[in-house]
Amino acid sequence: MATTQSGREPRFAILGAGMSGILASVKLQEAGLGFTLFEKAEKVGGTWRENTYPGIACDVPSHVYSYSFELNPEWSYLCSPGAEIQAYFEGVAARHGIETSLRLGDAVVRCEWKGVDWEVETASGFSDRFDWVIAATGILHHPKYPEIEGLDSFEGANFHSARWDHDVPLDGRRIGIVGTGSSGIQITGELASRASKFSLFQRTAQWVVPVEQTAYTEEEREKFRTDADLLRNLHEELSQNFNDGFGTSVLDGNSEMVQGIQDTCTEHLDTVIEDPELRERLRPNYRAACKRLVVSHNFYEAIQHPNAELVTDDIVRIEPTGVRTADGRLHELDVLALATGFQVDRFMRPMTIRGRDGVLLDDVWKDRPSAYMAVGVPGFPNFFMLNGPNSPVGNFSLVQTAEMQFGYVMDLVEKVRTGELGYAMPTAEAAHRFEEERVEAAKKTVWATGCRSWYLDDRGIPFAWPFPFSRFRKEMAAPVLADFEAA
Ligand code: N01
Repeated sequence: MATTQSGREPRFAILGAGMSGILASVKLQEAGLGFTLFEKAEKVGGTWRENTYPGIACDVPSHVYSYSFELNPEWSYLCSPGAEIQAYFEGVAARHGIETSLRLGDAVVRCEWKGVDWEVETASGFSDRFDWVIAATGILHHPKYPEIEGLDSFEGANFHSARWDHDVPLDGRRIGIVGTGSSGIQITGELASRASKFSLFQRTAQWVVPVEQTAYTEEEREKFRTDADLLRNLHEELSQNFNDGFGTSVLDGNSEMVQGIQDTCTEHLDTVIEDPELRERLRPNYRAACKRLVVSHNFYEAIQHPNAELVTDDIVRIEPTGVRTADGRLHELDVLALATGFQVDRFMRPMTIRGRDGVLLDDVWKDRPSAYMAVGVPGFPNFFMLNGPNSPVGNFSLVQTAEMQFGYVMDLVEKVRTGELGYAMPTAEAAHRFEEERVEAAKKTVWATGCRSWYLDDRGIPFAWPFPFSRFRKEMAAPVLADFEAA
């Protein structure tokens, strides 16, 4: 490998040891390139390490939610439980021996461009220089706590769904859950029948896609173990259906596929929910897939459990013994879990990221985060993100997205190595052009058809990648050099 501007072989700092960071580390390890994988927590796994709430599972088929280079014949279910996914990522990290380059329990606090390379500093005071920074810190990372009066006054157990307190007993207790996103729905599926009284506080009804909880038999797993083509074909077929099928349907709010999904959800609601009054309270008044679709095999059964109650009156305040709603009722609780989502515009912040000429990423992103091709930011040389702002989220496989973005970054590393680029940084003009085109396309998607969701930025415009998978594949296959600074 040729030397870089800084006069040594390129070295990489990878920020975050979740799905994307492990991927980048494995690939750099394979390429024989030096890297440090920084992780603030005590173990790898990212979202699957942090989210351990009862009922957690991936609602994307496990054979899609796998690295293409580490297909897993052992998945237990079509959509496997969270602990199994965590074990998969820990296993990949261990098998590829990335722990020798892993720095656990030490958060990166500052990345600063020093003219030829990056200085990366951690909370413990450690610092080192790197030629490239790959931020792989995830989107659904910083818990969002609701602004509800009196939240701190609650005398029972109270925590966010992403900070589940497993010391708190649940069986036979009075449990309340705020929020009906994917987390709240999965928790309900698990806990409604275990609580003595279960209250689900719903602000907005959700479209719920029914998916059978299909277990793979030992016979099927044995076939996957012995027939690598079978496993590969399954991965590719499921990924393609997701990326090209669902990924295309959401680009047009009136697409037939979205209508088909809505019809399926409606039938599910109408056939499974017996009480007409409950059924209407569970019926959304916006287009399916406008919010992130919720997938469940057991939510409608769970919410009809004799101990369960769907509460649709607004929460007025939290009191020491429970939740007071607008109808004047006090819902007395022992445990209150907040499944209220994440601050999706934070990304790697609160780290200080200082680019060329001392520019701060916080200032560049003061209105909202954005990134050229969803990976790079003008002013920040050799700094790239996996699953960063404007990345496909929910429309394509997140794992495949990260793999393709990493391939794109490696192409840029090669361009710098060969001298075609001095360093890799998109021009402000290219970033502006991409963002203008992206915003126009985003306004036509199903995400912009009139609902409140975490897909929308502060202007109400969907922030994700709003183009077909074919465009993503083409863009990621080869960086357009004219869009990068020549120096
Ligand atoms: O969070 P959310 P999540 N008072 O933001 C409600 C992924 N995920 O953790 O709809 C009352 O979706 C809010 O109400 P409303 C997946 O991508 C994946 O559930 O805004 N309610 C909403 O119901 C998912 O989309 C898996 O009106 C309040 C809920 O809280 C993403 O994570 C599993 C409120 C927040 O829903 C986030 O899901 C789990 C308030 N003040 C999650 N504030 C997989 O299986 C908020 N809400 C892969």
